[in-house]
Amino acid sequence: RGGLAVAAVDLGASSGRVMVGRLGPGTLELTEAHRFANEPVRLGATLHWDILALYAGVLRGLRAAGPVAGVGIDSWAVDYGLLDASGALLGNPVHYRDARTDGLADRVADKLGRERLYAVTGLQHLPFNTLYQLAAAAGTPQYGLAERLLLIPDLLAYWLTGEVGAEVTNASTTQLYDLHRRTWAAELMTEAGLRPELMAPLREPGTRIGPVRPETGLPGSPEVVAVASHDTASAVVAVPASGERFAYISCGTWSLVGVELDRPVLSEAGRRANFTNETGVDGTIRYLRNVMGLWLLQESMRAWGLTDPADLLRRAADRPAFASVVDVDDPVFMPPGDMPGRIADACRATGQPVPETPAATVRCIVDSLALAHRRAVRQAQELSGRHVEVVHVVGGGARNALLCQLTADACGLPVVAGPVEATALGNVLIQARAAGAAGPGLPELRALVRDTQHLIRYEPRGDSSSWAAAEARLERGNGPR
Ligand code: LFR
Repeated sequence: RGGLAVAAVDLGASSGRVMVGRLGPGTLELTEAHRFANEPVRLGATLHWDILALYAGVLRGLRAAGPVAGVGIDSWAVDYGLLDASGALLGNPVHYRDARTDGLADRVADKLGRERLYAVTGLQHLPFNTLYQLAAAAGTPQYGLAERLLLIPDLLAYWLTGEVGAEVTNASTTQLYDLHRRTWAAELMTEAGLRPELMAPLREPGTRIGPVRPETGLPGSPEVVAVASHDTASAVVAVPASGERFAYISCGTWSLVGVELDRPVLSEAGRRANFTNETGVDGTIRYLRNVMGLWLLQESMRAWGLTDPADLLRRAADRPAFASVVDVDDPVFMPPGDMPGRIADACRATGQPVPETPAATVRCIVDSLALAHRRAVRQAQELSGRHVEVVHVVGGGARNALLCQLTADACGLPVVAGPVEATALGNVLIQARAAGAAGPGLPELRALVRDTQHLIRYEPRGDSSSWAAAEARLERGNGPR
């Protein structure tokens, strides 16, 4: 086949995949070369990523992908590996859901000053931000020996090419990045007792990193290209929107709900609502909020020993709406563990019926998520002044018809669902643009997605007053936020 073929390595919290993207004139096709589980490992008290298993999955996938011109890597944000002076990895990267930052994150934020942190980095306060993870690591022997910090996609790119660097969309999630100067926030790091020299030189999406080294055992030597290496940033590239009056929900383990802006919004109201200003491609700002997302469903499924939610979702669709709703953003839902039990506790504590069956629990999760989507879409508009006419749901959640329909109902706006593999597509598109085969701007990249990918439109049903009532009930139950 003619045209361009590139490999997109996309690592999510529950699985990794290597996809092959093929572009011709007006065509864009994505096929899966390899998919592998991402299973965190608890060792002693600490929850780790199994980074070598992920690396092995990447190599297997790249072998299965066949000849490609380029390789791009994206993953979840904030987590990192530390390297010693010889370039060896110092210990397994710690999972962002690990408890090491519990309590510490608040103390560090208070010490540095929350307003000031927000003014410099524009970032929402999440306990697992790299800043707090590093503060937790700072006293350890490993940290003492560390000479370099690499975020997960940059670490894998280093292993493939031998080149170090820090891609900016992901760097912007660390709370160590100065979004005005577009550099590492060195003073902030020093003040936090951290060493700014750890951080690697920044690089932009679309820049070449280097050819895959022969030592990897991979055939050919495709060029590794920096993409928008934060998975959410890649997903936003592939939102099939036209114009600017849209909100997006990148819906997977997390729901990242927001709008795309030309400049950051650093208002006190936005800070209090925990909205973040993450860097996107081409100078854009991803003004969004982390909503707990399908994690609640995934972790419930794990507790029930089930893998495919399709049947439960069908039964959940037949159950009455709003029997019980919970605040999905409650930090009690963050760590791994008995999710159905925590949901039952939350219902009990707010005087609502406790879901008695898995289908009832799933209905509670989906209603609650749609409600959280409604709130975040409304807040994104109020806080940014951007008026929204459509909500794009991309990622695995676009497959969840019940969630998409309820999100449309809750927001009182049409939902356009798809593409499911938005992250891998965004990864492919940035590589294609670097090779001169797509673009030049985000509008052209998005038009290509719109014209080539499967999308489903959900119209809002009824008026959204029942959602307003459910929302009010939730806010009463939990007291003022
Ligand atoms: C989504 C995501 C979110 C980030 C969270 C933790 O996969 O990258 O954007 O807040 O994971 O890294």
